[in-house]
Amino acid sequence: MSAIAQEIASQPSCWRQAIDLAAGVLPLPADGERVAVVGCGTSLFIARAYAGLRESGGGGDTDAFPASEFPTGRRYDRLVSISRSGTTTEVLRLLTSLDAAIPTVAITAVADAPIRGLVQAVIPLRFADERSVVQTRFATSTLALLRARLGEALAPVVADCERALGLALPHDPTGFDHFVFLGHGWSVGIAEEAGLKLREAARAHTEAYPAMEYRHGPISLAGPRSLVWILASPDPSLAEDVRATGATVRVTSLDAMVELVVVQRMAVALAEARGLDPDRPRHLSRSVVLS
Ligand code: F1P
Repeated sequence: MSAIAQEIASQPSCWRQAIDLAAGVLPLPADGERVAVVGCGTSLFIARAYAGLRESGGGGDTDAFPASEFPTGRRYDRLVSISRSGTTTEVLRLLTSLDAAIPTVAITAVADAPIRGLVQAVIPLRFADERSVVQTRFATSTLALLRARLGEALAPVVADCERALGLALPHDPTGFDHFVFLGHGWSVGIAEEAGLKLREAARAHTEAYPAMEYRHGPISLAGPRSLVWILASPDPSLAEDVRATGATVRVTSLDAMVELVVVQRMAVALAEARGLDPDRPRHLSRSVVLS
């Protein structure tokens, strides 16, 4: 069994540990603070999901940025950085350049990684570290921690994840050569992460958009070999419009974090069907370290 398959299956247990951790004293944003969240790749998409949840839940202004695009002129009360490896160059460069007065915290899987020396506090998620280059459980455990901290009761989400892990995949991925993920609010970040999983693990062509943006151009690529996966949409008629292109549409009512686990499994299945090693994506390494 690949490392990623084992890591995907361990997510309910990791989420429980993250939820327990969230109940303790942690240097995470207080209500009302203006917060920036940064990361790269998967960590950026988790940052976007958290930002959407915190702000829509009334927690306070929350902006997510790729670490390389942080608007250094803006004032924030706290900066949260997410990096599994704690070595990603763009994240370290940003932290090195920041005004020392801004409280900074890093969520990482490696407690003694270089990021430790650049932030005021570290939240280590050692239990969620991974052998696969392709991130699954670190990302979702980070989100579980942050969601629990926002006050969400996640026990039903963990139970749904356990159930979803035991079900057959909703579609055979080998029937498609184009995958599109659509989200709304916080699930836009999850849609982006879902697309990245299929690109990284299975070299699939994928796209991701806010649901209402899909009809504004991207729908012209949809056809019988497309699977369009709607994580959330404010407009139920979107599914009909997409079906009219000949594409297969999946509409889900599951929590988007649980649905992401289904996509992770589909990415592994597609990689294996294509004869690829889902733990070792082409041209990728565990983190991007620039000289
Ligand atoms: C971020 C990241 C991964 C990506 C790839 C390169 O790593 O961009 O999301 O899949 O493996 O690194 P990190 O900063 O979270 O360690």
